[in-house]
Amino acid sequence: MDVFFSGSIRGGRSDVDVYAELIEILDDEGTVLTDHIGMENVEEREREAGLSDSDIYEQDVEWLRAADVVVAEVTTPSLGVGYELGRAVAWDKPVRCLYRPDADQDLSAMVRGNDAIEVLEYHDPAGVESQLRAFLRRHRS
Ligand code: 6IA
Repeated sequence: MDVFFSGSIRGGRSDVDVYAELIEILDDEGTVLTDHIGMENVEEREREAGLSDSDIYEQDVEWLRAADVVVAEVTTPSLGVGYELGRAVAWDKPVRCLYRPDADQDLSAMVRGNDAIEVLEYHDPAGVESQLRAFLRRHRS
C-alpha cells in the first residue's frame, strides 16, 4: 500500500528525527511515497535538484492522489501539511494525524475539529507504533 507521510519542511525542521522514525515504522507496513520528509538535508537536496515550487507542488499532489492512506505529523505547524490534509479529506482518504501534546504549539481547530481526521496524541514514535501499524493493516487493499 502507498502511504503519504506529511510533515513540516518550510514550516520548520525541528521534528525531523521524529519524522524519520515514523517513516521507518510506516515503511515496514507499506511504501512511503514521501520519505524525503525525514531526511536531514531536504532543503539542500531541494536546491541541488533544481526543482521549482511549481514542480514540487505538482509532484506532491500527484503522490497525494495516488496514496491509499495519509499520515501527518502535525506538531510543528506547516501550511503545506494543512493544505495536504484538506485535499486528502476532500478525496476521502483515510487520514491519521499525530500530535505531541507536550509541544509549545496548540493544534489547529481546523485539524482537531474535523470529524474526518483522527488525531493520535503521543510522546514518542515507539508509543504510537502499534496504533499506526493497526491503521495501515486495516486499510491495506
Ligand atoms: O509548507 P511546508 O514546506 O512545511 O509543507 C510541507 C509539506 O509540503 C510536506 O508534507 C510535503 O509533502 C510538501 N513538500 C514541501 N516541500 C517539498 C519537496 N521539496 N518535495 C516534496 N514535497 C514537499 C523537494 C525536496 C526533494 C528535492 C528532496
